[in-house]
Amino acid sequence: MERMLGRVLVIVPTYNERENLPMITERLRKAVPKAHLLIADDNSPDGTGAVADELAADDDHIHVLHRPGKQGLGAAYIAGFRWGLKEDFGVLVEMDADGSHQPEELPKLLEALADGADLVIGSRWVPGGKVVNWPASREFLSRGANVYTRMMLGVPVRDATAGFRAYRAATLEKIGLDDVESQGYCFQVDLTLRTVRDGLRVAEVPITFVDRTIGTSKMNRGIVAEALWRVTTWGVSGLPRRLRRRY
Ligand SMILES: Nc1nc2c(ncn2[C@@H]2O[C@H](COP(=O)(O)OP(=O)(O)O)[C@@H](O)[C@H]2O)c(=O)[nH]1
Ligand SMILES: [Mg+2]
Repeated sequence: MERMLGRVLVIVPTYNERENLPMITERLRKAVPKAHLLIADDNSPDGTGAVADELAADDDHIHVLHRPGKQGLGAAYIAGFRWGLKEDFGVLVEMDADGSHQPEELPKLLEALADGADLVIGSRWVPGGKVVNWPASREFLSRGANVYTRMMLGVPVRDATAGFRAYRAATLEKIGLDDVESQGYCFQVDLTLRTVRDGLRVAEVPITFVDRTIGTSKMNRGIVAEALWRVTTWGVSGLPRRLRRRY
């Protein structure tokens, strides 16, 4: 698998995850020892950046990208992708720092990529997918966002907002990152739409998403509002092409 796909880089964006970072790092290093880890920290006030530096000092598979301030999940991932592409990684993985995405499930995502997918999404909303400990309001929001996304954009994906995913380097090079403006969670929808529109293959594998037990969610109304207006705008502007063919 490694020969075909190249080296694996797992990008973990962090904002105030000081207590979660050592746990998730250890789990990832154990679950997929060959993978490298890039922590993309937005100068977290709680000192997550310093914790990341300590972890990196002891392990040549751990790297840190220090960013000047909170710029959103999307911007952190774009910076991480650019770093990984420059360093010649063949697979770029997105994973949260809070334990919601279980490193032990990463091999399953990588297998689906090796089987021929261009993007693999760890999905909560396909058969076999699960959510543990999420408040009903968050489940409603996520399900609703996905129904709306599918309706507006017509993408054949059950969990387009999911943040546990694996991209081939070639996929990111083809879809292009220069004009991505999405900052919050609609970043995930944005890249899914680009991948589908470029005719690339998206596979979804079921995962068990476990809500964080430590720290707080960075989800807020601004992030929901951004997603709503961007998905609506993409949906409306994409209508003519959807009428001509799919998507
Ligand atoms: N670098 C960076 N990371 C972020 C930012 N916002 C969220 N994150 C990280 O993105 C991941 C997902 O965010 P989280 O708050 O857990 O969202 P939720 O799981 O949807 O409630 C976590 O690892 C956060 O620390 C940001 O602005 N910058
Ligand atoms: Mg989370």
